[in-house]
Amino acid sequence: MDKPKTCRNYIRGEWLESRSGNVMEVRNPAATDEVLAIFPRSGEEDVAQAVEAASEALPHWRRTPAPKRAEILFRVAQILEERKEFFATEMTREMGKVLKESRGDVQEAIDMAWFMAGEGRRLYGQTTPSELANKFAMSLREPVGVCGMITPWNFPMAIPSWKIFPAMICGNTVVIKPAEDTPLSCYHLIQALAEAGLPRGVVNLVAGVGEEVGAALVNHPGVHLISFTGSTETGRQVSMTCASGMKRCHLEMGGKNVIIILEDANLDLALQGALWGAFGTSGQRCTAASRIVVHNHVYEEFLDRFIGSTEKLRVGNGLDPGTHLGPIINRAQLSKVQQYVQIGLQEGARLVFGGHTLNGPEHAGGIFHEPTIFCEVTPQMRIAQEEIFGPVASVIRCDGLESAIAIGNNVSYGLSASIYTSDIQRAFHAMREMNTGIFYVNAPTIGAEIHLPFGGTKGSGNGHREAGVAALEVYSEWKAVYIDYSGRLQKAQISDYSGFRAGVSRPRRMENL
Ligand code: UN1
Repeated sequence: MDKPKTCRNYIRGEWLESRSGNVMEVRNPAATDEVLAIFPRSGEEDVAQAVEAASEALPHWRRTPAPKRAEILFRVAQILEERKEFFATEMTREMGKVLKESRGDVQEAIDMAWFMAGEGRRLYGQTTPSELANKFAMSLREPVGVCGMITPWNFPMAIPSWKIFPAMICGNTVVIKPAEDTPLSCYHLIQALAEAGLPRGVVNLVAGVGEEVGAALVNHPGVHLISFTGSTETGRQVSMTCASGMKRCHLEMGGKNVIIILEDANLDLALQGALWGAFGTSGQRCTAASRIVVHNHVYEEFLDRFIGSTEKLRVGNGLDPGTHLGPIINRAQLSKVQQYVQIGLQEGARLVFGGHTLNGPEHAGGIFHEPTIFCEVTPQMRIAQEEIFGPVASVIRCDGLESAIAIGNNVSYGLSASIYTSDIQRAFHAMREMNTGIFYVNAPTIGAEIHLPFGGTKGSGNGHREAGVAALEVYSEWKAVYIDYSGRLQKAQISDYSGFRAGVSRPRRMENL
């Protein structure tokens, strides 16, 4: 076992311990005896120092031309690419997901770096005619200010990159608090930024726990914007605190995503999609397919095959190439999964596969749970309504497209949905009717690409989107600019141009009314 790595906060370009000297351990969920890293357990005073650094860096950074800001992101993309394998391996040790998926997580950060670096030479506003003569009108994007970011453990490098890179390219400065379970991947990202030539104070990292560092960040008057990814409950608290401090608030929260399988679906494809959507990352994705709504005509066949394929999935250490499902992130999350298995049984759903933690010799020392399938789930059961964030799939019957859509929509979340059908009309109909931010046809609910908007409706978000150019809306303020070169006072809505207002005299008939 390697010696744990000692990591520090990154504030004003320096690697610092917490002021209190308190620390916290990062453990491998596949082998909890293994301490991977020791991080500062920071407090309010560390947050204050980081916010001060970010505020001081802001004037120079916002005036740095965006294409120059982008050069740092181009370099970061290269550094991440060079070290992809190392970062992915460390991520699997830290977070548990299988190595292929960790590589995908690093790749999302690389993709986001390239994409946002490109935005440095776009950041388009509009030029548009003025209604007045000899007057020019345009709109520009300006930074919001100091951005506080609170990120989750399930995509420990990708999600920080989704927030940091667009914020940087728009000219903001950043203080980020990574999830307490997985600060190491974010630390690697910040190291890469530092190596790429990040000016002091532009991005600062403060490690610690949510109630201490997260709360201090949300409450700090020097922070202008909070971007939070996590549970709907915490999101609500964050949102209320931001409201009273008049901070811009971007929330990315839970999901109860559905895969609809109609009777005309390619069942082989639907089966692969259901397995990947429900059990990829051990179900620990906000886009995971936790509900599978299947048409009565193919329900039995699908269920049999779904159970048969799930039996073949191997749960274990994500570094082992034979593993399909890695561990659950921590014991609290495991007990949540266990509780939902009990709830499902009490509600009368039929447990047809799994349902247990894995404690045998092969799994000793880790936090593992079997992939679990409930069938005969009815849409109102709690296991069909509440986010579990674990490898638990609820299979629900439907008798047609309309009932599938109604079941799909009848939850308090609206992140991702998918349909398997060979009928283009039904696919388009579902695309229009599903009230979600993300929709897939003949593909599972997971697998969003970084240049499209990511986020959801209802309890999944608060109207903003991450990724793609949509992210720029979160991290910039519009400034409308008017340049009058007429040399006289012109009054919008009032002054006439050369004495006439063409076509705006009232039609006679109207006047007679
Ligand atoms: C998340 O589940 O928190 O679309 C993010 C996907 C990934 C991102 C998931 N690209 O599943």
